[in-house]
Amino acid sequence: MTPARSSAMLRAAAPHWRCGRHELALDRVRIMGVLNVTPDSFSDGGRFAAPRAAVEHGQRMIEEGADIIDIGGESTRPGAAPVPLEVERERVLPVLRALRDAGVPLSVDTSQPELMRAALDLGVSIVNDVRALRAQGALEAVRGTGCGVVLMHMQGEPGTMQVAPRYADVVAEVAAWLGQRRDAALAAGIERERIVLDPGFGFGKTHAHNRRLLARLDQLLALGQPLLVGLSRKSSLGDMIGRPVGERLGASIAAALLAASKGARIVRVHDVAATRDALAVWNAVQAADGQAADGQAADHAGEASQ
Ligand code: HH2
Repeated sequence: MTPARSSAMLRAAAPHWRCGRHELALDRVRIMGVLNVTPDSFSDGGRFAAPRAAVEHGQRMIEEGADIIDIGGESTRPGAAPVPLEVERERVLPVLRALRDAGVPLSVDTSQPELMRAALDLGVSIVNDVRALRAQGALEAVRGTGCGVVLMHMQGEPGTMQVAPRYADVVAEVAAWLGQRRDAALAAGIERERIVLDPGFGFGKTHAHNRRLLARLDQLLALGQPLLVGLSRKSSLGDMIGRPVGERLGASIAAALLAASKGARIVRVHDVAATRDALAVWNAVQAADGQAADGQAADHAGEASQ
C-alpha cells in the first residue's frame, strides 16, 4: 500500500463513534484508560481494588488525557476463573457512580448482561465485552440503549485459552470471526456507528499470533469498523523485550504507536500520560501527512522552525 493510500484509508475508516450521550470523533487516536477494580489483574491487581483508590486513579487518568475510562471487575488474564455476578457488581458499580459525571465517557468491561444493564442505567456510554456479546441476553441488554459497544475476539475462555491456541491463518480467522459478531450485532438492531472491533491481543493467541496480528492489523480495516487495540503491558511485549510487567512502558508505547500506524483508532492503555504524549506526536505528524495527501499543505516558506 502506498503511504498516501494508507493514510487516506485510515482517515476514511472511522469518522465517529456513537456512544450514548457522547459522540467521539475518531479523527485522532483516542485513549481508553484501564481501571481494574480487581484484586488479581495481571499488571495492577489489587492497586485499585478499594473504591476510593479506583476513583482517584480514574480521575488521575482523566487529568492525564484519557478520552474514555474502562472500568472492569473481572480479571480476564490467562488462567483466571470467572467472577460471580454479585462480586463484579459490587466492585464496579460504586466506581461507575462516582465517575459518571467526571467529563469523559465511561466504559464497562464486562460480559454479564445484568451488569451491562445496571451500568447503562447509571449512564455508562460503552459496553466493552471481551466475549463480544455472546452471553445469553447480552445483545438484548445493549440493543435499544444507544451505547457504544466493543466486540473483542477471543479463542476459548480465559481459564484455558493459552493452553494451545491454534489458527491456520490468524489474521483471516480473527477477521472472519469479528465480521460474524459485527453481523450478529447488526441483526440484533445495534447500529453500525456504535460498533468498534478489537482483535483481542493475548486472548487465545501465542506471542507469534499476536505479533502477526499487529503486523497485519490494517487488514481488519476492510471490515469497515473502527479498531481498538489493547496491548498495554501484555506478555507478548514482555516476550519481545525480556522484561517483567512493571518494566514494559517503552514497549507499550511502541505498541500503541504501531497500532495507530496500522489503523487503530482507540488504544486501551494503563499509562495514560506517556501514551498521550507519544500519540500527540503521532497525531500531529499524521495530520500534516493528511494535509499533504489532500493537496492542502499551506505554503509555510517563511515559518520559523527549529
Ligand atoms: N484486555 C484486557 C481486558 N479487557 N478489553 C478489550 N477490548 N481489549 C483488550 O485487549 C482487553 C480488554 C486484559 O488486560 P487488563 O484489563 O489490564 O488485565 P486483567 O484482565 O488481568 O484485568
